[in-house]
Amino acid sequence: MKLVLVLLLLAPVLISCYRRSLPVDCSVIHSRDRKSPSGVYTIYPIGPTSAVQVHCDMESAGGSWTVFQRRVDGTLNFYRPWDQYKRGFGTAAGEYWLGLENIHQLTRYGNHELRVDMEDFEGKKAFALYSFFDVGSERYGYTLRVSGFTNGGAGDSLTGHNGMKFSTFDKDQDAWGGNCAKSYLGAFWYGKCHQTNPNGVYRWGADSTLFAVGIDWYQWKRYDYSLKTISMMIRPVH
Ligand SMILES: [Ca+2]
Repeated sequence: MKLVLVLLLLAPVLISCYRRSLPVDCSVIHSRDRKSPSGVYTIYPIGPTSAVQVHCDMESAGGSWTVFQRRVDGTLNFYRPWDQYKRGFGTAAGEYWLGLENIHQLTRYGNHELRVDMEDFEGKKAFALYSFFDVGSERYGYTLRVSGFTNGGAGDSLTGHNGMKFSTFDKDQDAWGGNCAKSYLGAFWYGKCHQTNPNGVYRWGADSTLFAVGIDWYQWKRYDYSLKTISMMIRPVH
């Protein structure tokens, strides 16, 4: 009887120890083993019952990056409704979107930086770095806050989206009279409408048949060029 009582009293401590042992993001995995290679890992952004697989980049500028958006080969359709952007879709080994709720939870405590890596079909690479990145709660439309741009050759196509809510074709929260998600066949923190469309249609490079519907990063390749790869990833700033 006494033992049961002791265990009950200790339960909160034991649970919190258990929670601490589960990695919240890729930076925790990296800090525990600096030799962890880039690849697929399981993280727990919202607690013990929220296991989700992600790609961790353990190399770029010191590693520790949790990838929340990834396009590599056009095998996955990204033109999806709100519910799927909220929860996430795809597979961590290939193309995926981690989900707005997970991204919100990951950026909820402490400061995070964002790195956007991209590649064109000629094998050229570039990136953009932002020293501050945060996604608000669903109540506030998963509002994007991003600032502190550093150029990695791609130019800045994201600061213009600061303060925007997330929009999908079935949930228009953009700053335009029309529906940006429907017009540009993606889902994003659209304003009026975009300078980058990472969740747009996968096209093979230069294509001007439909204006700005591809995976665009305007400051690097303008609107009529769809990138070969793009990934958006975050890590805590200490
Ligand atoms: Ca609108």
